[in-house]
Amino acid sequence: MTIHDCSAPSQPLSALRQVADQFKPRGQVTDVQAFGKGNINSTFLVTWTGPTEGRFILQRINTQVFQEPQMVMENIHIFTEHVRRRLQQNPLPEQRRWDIPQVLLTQDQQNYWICAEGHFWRAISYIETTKTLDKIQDHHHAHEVGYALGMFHHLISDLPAHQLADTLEGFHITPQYLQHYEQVFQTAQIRPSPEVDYCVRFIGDRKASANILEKAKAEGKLQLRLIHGDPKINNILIDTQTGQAVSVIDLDTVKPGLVHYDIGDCLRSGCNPWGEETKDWQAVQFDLDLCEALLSGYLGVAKDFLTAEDYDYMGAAIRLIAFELGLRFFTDYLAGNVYFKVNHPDHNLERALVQFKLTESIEAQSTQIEALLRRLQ
Ligand code: GN1
Ligand code: MG
Repeated sequence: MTIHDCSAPSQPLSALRQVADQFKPRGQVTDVQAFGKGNINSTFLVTWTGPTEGRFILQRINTQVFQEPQMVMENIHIFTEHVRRRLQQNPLPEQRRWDIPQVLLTQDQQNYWICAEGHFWRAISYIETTKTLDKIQDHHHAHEVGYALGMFHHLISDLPAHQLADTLEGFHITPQYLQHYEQVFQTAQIRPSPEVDYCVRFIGDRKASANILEKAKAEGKLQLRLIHGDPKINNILIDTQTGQAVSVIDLDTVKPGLVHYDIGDCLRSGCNPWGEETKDWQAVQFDLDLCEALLSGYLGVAKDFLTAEDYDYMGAAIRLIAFELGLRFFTDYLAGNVYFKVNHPDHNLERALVQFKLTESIEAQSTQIEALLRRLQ
């Protein structure tokens, strides 16, 4: 029996069990299933029984992307310890649940394990009675997604940015993605099509405004803070009973950055009811009502640490991060799908079209978005 792992040759179940065993000294691993929809790492849900029973998440880190995985684990450790302490000192109101994913240790008390093939594995607690959704459901869901990002930022707002390492240089630096695109474009073997033409023109028309956040950072208008890096909706855990957000998972890109990257990423994901994997890219639109619900959830917890200049660049961030993800997908399509996992050769092209269509819709509604931001400020 094998489990299919689309990024690499199949892993036999027995091999996965052996890896899982490293993180579960007591009890016996009874099941390992491929889990989630990550585009980078390979994720499994492990079930074990013993005197008690339980589940945990096992992940093989993509070390092509995260070239210093130990540093990623160190960042996660500093982050989780800080948040645990902060919540102990300032507990949330009783009706609100907030969970922090816990890194599990091996029998040798290490927070990772390298198998005989040289793969880097780590394990994280599975937060029970929660679910994740790949598409935004309704206003309440959008509000909770916003609340979760706000709570996440709030809980680390007093942890200085330099205390975490930059584990993925260039991440969310749009001008660098643009430079990479231009390099790839020169040597790519392009199969011409109306969709490819649309993408090339779309990028060409927006080159000049791609450095807006980096420029503001260089001019000292925006400050480096700690960010999540990847707060798309399926990284927000929702309590199955209350429908409230209770955690933000996938902590690999917790590192210094601009909160604007997170705000942009969360909104491009949370205000697109078609989801980022739709084939119906021409229908995709940015939903302004969901944007209002998400932003009011976010600002309800995040207001305290945001400056007037932070607000000035929020509209730009919403536009830019959707565009940036489209650019990253399209570049990867041209490069032969070397970064994001794909199910078929045009998958990254389809994903790029979704993000570009979303960007177009954001641009068309920019006056309303700016007015909304002024109203909520
Ligand atoms: C990747 O691995 P996953 O699915 O959490 C990517 C994000 C993208 C996202 C799009 C390290 O995240 O930046 O927004 O795909 N992560 C990395 O779905 O590049
Ligand atoms: Mg991720």
